[in-house]
Amino acid sequence: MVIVFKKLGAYMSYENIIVEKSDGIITVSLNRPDALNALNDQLMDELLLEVDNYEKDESLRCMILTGSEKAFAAGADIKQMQPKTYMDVYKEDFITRNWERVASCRKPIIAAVSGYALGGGCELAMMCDFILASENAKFGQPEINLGVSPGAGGSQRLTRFIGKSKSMDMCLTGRMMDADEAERSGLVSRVFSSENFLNDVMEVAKAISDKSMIATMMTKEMVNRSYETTLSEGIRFERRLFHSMFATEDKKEGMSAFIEKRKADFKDK
Ligand code: DAK
Repeated sequence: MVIVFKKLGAYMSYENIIVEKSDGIITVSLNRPDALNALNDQLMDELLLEVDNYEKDESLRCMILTGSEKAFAAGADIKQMQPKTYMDVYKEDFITRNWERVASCRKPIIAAVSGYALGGGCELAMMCDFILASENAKFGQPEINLGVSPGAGGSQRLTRFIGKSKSMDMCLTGRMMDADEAERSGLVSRVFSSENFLNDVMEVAKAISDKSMIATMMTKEMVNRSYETTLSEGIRFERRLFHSMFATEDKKEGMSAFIEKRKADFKDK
């Protein structure tokens, strides 16, 4: 099925994702149902393009990245990887070029995980800002069963999320973790019931999209910095961004609205 969207004056067609936009929220659904949304190069290219569009489009304030009820994504496409040799993947820089775009996006992206998030699927979810899980979600890094290891940051990001012991357990046994264990372990921020899952996620996205986009982007930047630097440097970075927000109209509006007991009307200025 080819879905056609009008974007920035040009028609673009996607075969592997579905894009919906409403009230400033863009929902991108991975859409390879016959392969449990296995992530092939074409799908990642389409996703990359849509993240670029989202970042440019000022009317869009939050992205939800999701899959189907059965699978967020069951990993990188094993059928695409199977014939490749070391020389192939090294020379073509196999899928490295289009995989980290989600992590580098400056605007918020929520991973809404229902069903399987395995291998590259779990890695993709971890590249988002946070993960909301349906109660039927299952996470895992089963690459060890294929004679390989995580390849899109799983060994690093999963360890930061859930600690060394659990990360070793997951990566060395290839077992799956259910939504409750994922929430207990810090991989997932909240678990919602399966029935109303996407509506609940939408409410979270709406709460984010109501805020000042400047404060949102700066907050995202400072939380991410905590992964990359020492505590004292991170706090210095936070302080600089915090001070800079006092130059915004949104700071004036937010604080005035509190004092005047009304809802803030942020203008992203
Ligand atoms: N790739 C390709 N096809 C897949 C797939 C995958 N990862 N997972 C499932 N499928 C396909 C199945 O082959 C099957 O297709 P047909 O046989 O019908 O043609 C269809 O989806 C339905 O799957 P099943 O029949 O197996 O469904 P079940 O409900 O019985 O089992 C399952 C669901 C999720 C437990 C099972 O499908 C499964 O174990 N899937 C593989 C999970 C896995 O091993 N994932 C890790 C893949 S390796 C990198 C970036 C990323 C990566 C590496 C490098 N760089 C940036 C360098 C990532 C690597 C990986 O993710």
